Amino acid sequence: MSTSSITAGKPFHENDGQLVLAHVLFAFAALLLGGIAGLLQAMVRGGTITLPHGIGYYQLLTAHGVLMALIFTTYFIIGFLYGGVAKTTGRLLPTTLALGWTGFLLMSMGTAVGTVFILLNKATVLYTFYAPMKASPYFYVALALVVVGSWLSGYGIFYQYNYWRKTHPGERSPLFSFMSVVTMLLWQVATLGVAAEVLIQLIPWSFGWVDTINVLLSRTLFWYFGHPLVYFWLLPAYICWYVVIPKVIGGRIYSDALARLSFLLLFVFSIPVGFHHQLMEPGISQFWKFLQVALTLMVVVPSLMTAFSLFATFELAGRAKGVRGVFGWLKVLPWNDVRFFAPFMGMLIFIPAGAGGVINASYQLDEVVHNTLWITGHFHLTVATSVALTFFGIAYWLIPAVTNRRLTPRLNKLGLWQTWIWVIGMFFMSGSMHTVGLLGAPRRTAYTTYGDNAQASGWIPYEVVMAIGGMILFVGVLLMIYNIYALLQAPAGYEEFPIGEELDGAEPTPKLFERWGVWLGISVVLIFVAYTIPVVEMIQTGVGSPGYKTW
Ligand code: HAS
Ligand code: HEM
Ligand code: CU
Repeated sequence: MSTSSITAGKPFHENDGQLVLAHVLFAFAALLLGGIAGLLQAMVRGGTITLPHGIGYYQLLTAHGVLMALIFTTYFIIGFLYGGVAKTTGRLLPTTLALGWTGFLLMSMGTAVGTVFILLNKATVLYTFYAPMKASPYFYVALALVVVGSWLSGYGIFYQYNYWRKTHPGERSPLFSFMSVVTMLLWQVATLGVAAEVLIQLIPWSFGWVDTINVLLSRTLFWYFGHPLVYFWLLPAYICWYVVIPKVIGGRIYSDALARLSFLLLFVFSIPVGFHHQLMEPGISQFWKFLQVALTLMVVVPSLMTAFSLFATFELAGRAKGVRGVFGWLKVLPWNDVRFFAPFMGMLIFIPAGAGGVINASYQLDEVVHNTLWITGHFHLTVATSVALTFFGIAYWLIPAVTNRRLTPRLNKLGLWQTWIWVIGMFFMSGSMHTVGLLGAPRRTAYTTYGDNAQASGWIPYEVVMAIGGMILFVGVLLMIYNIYALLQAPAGYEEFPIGEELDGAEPTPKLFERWGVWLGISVVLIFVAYTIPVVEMIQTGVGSPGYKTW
């Protein structure tokens, strides 16, 4: 924001900036629509409103899940990654831009068609679209468009990265670009599962070309994708934590090698673990569930490495400023800078959020919490807080950076307010979801008193608190939308795209880290080990089901 920083970097080229901005604005439009659905849901469950005639609870829940978890996240991620790749490898090449825009158009067509079918109440199948609930075939076609579009966006990033490597032989690639490639590679491998489910199973079945569907197989293909999906959301937040935050706090990246290794481990271990979403399902033998739970616990390791690395970055930055004592470094962190504060609250909340994940992954504990509001509480901390707040924090500098404006002190302050509102709203909403989940309240259920059942009546007060949390969060959504609007009107100038530098004297990064064939190979082997036998069994013994319209 100072005048010296105006000359510190080059402004974004207009063409690159437009691609980033289009994705980011689309993401926030989805957040607004998804937020309206979220508010209504929370109020219905709290018994405070009934929906006007014609709108179903599950219809809203589908809109909320799809717009928040699939659309808001994917668009923001692609925009952010293209921004960082442009910043670290140079202007986007014409082919990169063409792939980026084609991806954007396909995804947007898919999103528009999908949303219309949800609004028409022809696709009330929730964001996991489990068979044998059967939506209009055009909903599945829309999903396929979104996936294919996102593949093209990924190819754009690979293309730009390859070009950079060819023109910089022997050099280590910029950390941001490396991490973007890992994120998009994870996405390519993960989406193969959902693409197979949609193209081979759901589309032929919903058009009526085949009568039945193998339900267990379809759920397995979904979760083959669905778990790495959550890491696809998380990795860009980690990029911010590893690469952006050190610069914002005036420190250094603790270790480039450690950061790359943690991303590679996340890539390798996050796919062969989908069964931890199916622990309570019949038809998968205990050995395969056990194996995938063991791999799930492996994927916790790179997150713990990330936590270690962040603490090291914070402490070393503090020491460099001369502070002493075990916790002295906390005092010199830039608490009043929203570029730091919003992602930091995301990190802090990721500690209980991740602990909740480890609980879910433990078979005996999952028996208690599966399909309860505890799970909903878990992912409103992980994706809707750790990830979402980090994305909000990024937007405050990314939007001005790509539009050649600056983040003003007033907007910075509004951003701090927005962060507090989100944290407080989520404390109430997710806190009561966790608690009432332990008391047995199911997720994905509209308001009901179960015929004034005694146990169920005990859930109502928590659901009221959930609704209050939801209202606070909705204020947070509105303020965020206002902030985005105001960022677009901010005064012209230069805003930095913060990219941290590595600590001097760190260990060199092994060349092996950029031998993609090796990592892809390990990943494929693990996937085959974890999935081949159970999937063959499912195909051989699976029973077909006709489709149902349950709404
Ligand atoms: Fe999860 C269900 C297990 C992480 C999202 N998860 C879900 C669903 C979603 C989701 C959306 O095993 C529901 C899907 C549905 O609709 O059914 N999850 C885990 C595990 C982890 C985990 C083991 N989940 C995530 C992340 C998500 C996410 C990340 C989104 C972004 N999850 C499960 C399981 C289920 C599940 C089961 C199925 C349950 C069921 O029954 O249905 C781990 O990856 C978590 C590891 C994280 C940590 C924390 C590390 C801490 C860090 C922060 C450091 C902080 C600093 C600041 C430095 C171990 C990195 C500190 C500063 C100070 C001053 C203190
Ligand atoms: C589900 C509220 C923001 C992702 C829900 C539920 C409520 C809710 C009440 C339904 C619980 C149930 O019946 O099972 C809200 C409110 C928000 C908000 C009030 C803020 C205004 C977010 C964000 C994300 C998100 C930012 C992700 C980025 C989800 C998902 C589901 C869900 C994936 C599950 C849908 C399903 O079970 O099919 N939310 N939420 N939410 N929310 Fe949110
Ligand atoms: Cu998972």
